[in-house]
Amino acid sequence: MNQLFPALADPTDGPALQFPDGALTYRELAALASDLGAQVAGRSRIAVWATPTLAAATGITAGLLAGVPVVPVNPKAGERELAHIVANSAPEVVLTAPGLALPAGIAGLPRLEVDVSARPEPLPLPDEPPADAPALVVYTSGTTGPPKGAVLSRGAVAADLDALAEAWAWTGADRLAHALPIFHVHGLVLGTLGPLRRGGSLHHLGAIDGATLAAAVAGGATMVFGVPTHYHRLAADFEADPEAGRTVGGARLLISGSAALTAVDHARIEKATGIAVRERYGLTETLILTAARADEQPEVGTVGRPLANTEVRLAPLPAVEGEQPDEGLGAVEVRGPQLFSGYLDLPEASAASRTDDGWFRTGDIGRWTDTGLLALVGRQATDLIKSGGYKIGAGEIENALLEHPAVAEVAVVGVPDPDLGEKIVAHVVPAGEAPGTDETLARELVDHVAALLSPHKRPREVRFVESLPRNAMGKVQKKLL
Ligand code: MCA
Ligand code: AMP
Repeated sequence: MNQLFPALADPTDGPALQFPDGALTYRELAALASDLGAQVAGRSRIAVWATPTLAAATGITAGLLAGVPVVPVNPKAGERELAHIVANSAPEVVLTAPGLALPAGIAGLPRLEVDVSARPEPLPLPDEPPADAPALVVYTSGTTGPPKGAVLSRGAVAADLDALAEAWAWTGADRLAHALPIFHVHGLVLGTLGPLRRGGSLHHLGAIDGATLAAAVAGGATMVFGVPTHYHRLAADFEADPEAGRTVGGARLLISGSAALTAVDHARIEKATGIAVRERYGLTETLILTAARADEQPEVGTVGRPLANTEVRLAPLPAVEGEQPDEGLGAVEVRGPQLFSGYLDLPEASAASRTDDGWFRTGDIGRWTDTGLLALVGRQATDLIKSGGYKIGAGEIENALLEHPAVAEVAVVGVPDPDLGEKIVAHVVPAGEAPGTDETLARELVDHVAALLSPHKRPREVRFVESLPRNAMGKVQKKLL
């Protein structure tokens, strides 16, 4: 019996996955994934070019069925980021949808194309690897340096999905709709492996808007996942088309995560759909830790209760000279079976991520409400930006910009933005006479970051300045920007 995906060990003709490029039943997915799995079995690690396609989702499922750790790769990863991921995770093969031209950074790997129209004979599944065997390596940004590969075990994935199932009464009868990327925990672990573990179905929309989501709910979707940017945009769509909002109100649960949903957008979505959005909280390294339960009315401004078997504590915050400690606030530290095994090949960073007594330091600052819910009030590191639900390190962008000959000095900050939560703003001191106009140079710098790192890491605004504010020690004072 496959313990991670029981529904694939004993498949039915029920729907499993639907993406813009097609759909598969459990029987079809089990046959395809077992056949592909046999072709990758025994490899140390495989990469999947994680476009939002049935082919990519099938490739990921195949690796997991075969017990081979999967590295989902952002198909828009820029040159530098892609080279880092490939070198660090050393996959033996890359699985892709057919006919794609892969960039040089990964094109050198042996390639296996996933043809979802094939109907191979199902093969017997191999024995289930132990719970601590790695399932996924998911790359996530820190304050500085290149992204780190968080190693997530099969047991962590299973434990987290089961705890979420309990909190949300999530069953095989649920059909999930979303448009999240499948190279991060939100869209991959929760959004793709979640339905498969329950024996329910996923309807991946490719991109989200009010009318598309309304059609998905009319077509049977019972749950919706999204980042706050999705809900912000949906709120506007529903205000323009109230019928779409009412139709989406036929869903059972609307769930938001990866960043805070504003009280304003909570209210707009509830007004349009009649449903109060539930938030859940976690990190790539910890998977989901707390959630607003399905059987409780959610409290705006909170991320719900710790999931089953999950411990959350608030540790004293380091004292800041001249500031009174804020009563009740603390650094969020966690323990639970869903935590990652460590960062790939980074023993020091892995050790530093935990306290001496083994709790993971999330870097988030929180407080408990009187009703036992967790409220997040900020982050300890100012150099981490959350934009559109993506975590982005300011240092990574600064280093990329400093490589451009027209940049002498730079400071990157996250600026509050109603659509993206925070938008990346780069303050640039040009090197000598800036060539061309500010506007052309700004565009060039934006493209430079998109091509080197990732499009979602590009500054949304470049401000040219004569100098950066510095303290007596010469350190840039980002608070003054
Ligand atoms: C734009 N594009 C470019 C450039 N500018 N491409 C190359 N060079 C450029 N200079 C492309 C983009 O890649 C994108 O393509 C399209 O043009 C639109 O760009 P953009 O404006 O950036 O997109 P957006 O509409 O602003 O994106 C909003 C979004 C996105 C869809 C909400 O931010 C998103 O998908 N966020 C989800 C993040 C997420 O899943 N985070 C989970 C991690 P294309 O549209 O084809 O991409 S957190 C996590 O996992 C934890 C556990 C948790 O709590 O969930
Ligand atoms: P990532 O490392 O990309 O997985 O992002 C993890 C971070 O996302 C957490 O440390 C939080 O700061 C943030 N986050 C996730 N969910 C929420 C939420 N519901 N509300 C506020 N912040 C969140």
